Amino acid sequence: MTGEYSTAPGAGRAVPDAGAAVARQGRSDVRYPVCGGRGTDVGEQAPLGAVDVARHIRPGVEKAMTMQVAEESGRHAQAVAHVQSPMPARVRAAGLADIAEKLDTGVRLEMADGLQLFACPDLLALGWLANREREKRHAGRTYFNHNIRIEATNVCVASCLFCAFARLQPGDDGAYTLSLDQVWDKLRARADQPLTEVHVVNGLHPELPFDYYLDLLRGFKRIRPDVHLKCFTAVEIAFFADLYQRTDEQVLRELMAAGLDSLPGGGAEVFAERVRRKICHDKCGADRYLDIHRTAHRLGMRTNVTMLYGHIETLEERVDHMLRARALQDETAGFQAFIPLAFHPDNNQMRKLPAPTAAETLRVHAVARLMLDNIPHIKAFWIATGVETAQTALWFGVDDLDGTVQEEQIYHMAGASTPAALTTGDISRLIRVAGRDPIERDTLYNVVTQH
Ligand code: V47
Repeated sequence: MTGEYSTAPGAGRAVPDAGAAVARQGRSDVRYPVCGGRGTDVGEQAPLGAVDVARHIRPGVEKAMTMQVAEESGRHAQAVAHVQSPMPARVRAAGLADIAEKLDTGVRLEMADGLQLFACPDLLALGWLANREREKRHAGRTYFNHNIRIEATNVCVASCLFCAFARLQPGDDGAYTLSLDQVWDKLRARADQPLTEVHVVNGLHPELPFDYYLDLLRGFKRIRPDVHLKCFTAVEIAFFADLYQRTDEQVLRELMAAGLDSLPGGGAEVFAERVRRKICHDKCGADRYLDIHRTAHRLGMRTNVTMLYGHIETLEERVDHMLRARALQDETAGFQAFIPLAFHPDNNQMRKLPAPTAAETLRVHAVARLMLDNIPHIKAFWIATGVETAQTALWFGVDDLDGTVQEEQIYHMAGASTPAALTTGDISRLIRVAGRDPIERDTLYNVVTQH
């Protein structure tokens, strides 16, 4: 198999510390915002227990982590004693006291709450609530991984209006399909890098045999048996099942036998039928997307779920999307992360729409943290949000920044001006200057290194 391949622009660029949107939060003993305790109607955040941390940690770093948490808890108690936060009053003034009360007492937020959060005029009050939920789960810990992105073909029979990456036919201008050797070379070329994940997303190619994908996985595992293969969206799984006349479950089982470890969250877009009909009418629907994730979870895989926001969707459709993801998570507990994806308008059929603002991006991530009480991680995909907004989002509910993401094309073809890649050192630094604690993880959130 042959085909043209053009690389994404540029090599990794360091992020200047001084350019960070959020300054470090002054004294280290008041690193986490706190409020005045239960008497002040919004309640006090619970210090994180060592048990919560140890769940995710490899032997060897466990002791160090436990000591760190103990120190943080001590600092936290000091901070409670010395800082009177103005935020509870601000939350009340923003009309969010009832929602804060629900969060404190473990009452679930529903559609009306989600709409109220989206309508809240005080972005900082919203962010503070989301940050409280983030810190209950993760304190200041912020995760990222060392990954590579591979898009083996951009030939795609679907005609999603937002997509700048796909080419309909193999011979179309700019269409490419990599040979298996070309794909494997991308991993071989990184032999010296301690990568832990390969993330593969492809177009829906109508002519490749199923063996192409099975061999692709087998080859990756031959080259790097230790690397986690997060490959193929639920939309691709549905396409394979229809094209190769198998059930969704058979497809998943065969791919798993060839080395597939988990599914990425792509293809979710917005679950509402009205939106799908308009922007992605010819790919698998929301129920099937969710059912494929349900099946993947039953077969023992972990997956992510995304939401493409900032185009024609209504606020109600956004909240509905989150509630549908939450309902599946109640059943299976198989989602690891929810990833809001900011719409990029260049070079696609929705280019007349403006891109979402940074404020909107912060709001969407914050609302996701508050609505999705059962999904452990909220990820800001820095390629899509921009680096500075991703840093700021670490105070608006986000605890994960994806990874180094070398060679990403889907967003860069749609106008993203973010670097093509960051090093682990870059990501670690940009997390630190945002006042958070960087932790390199693997795909399943085992700790690889504390930076
Ligand atoms: O499903 C395509 C989106 C997704 C555009 O699971 C666009 O860890 C904005 O799903 N503007 C693929 N978005 C990428 C994806 C992903 C990214 C990061 C992490 C993970 C994960 C998954 O990209 C597609 C679509 O929603 N997309 N075009 C665009 N113009």
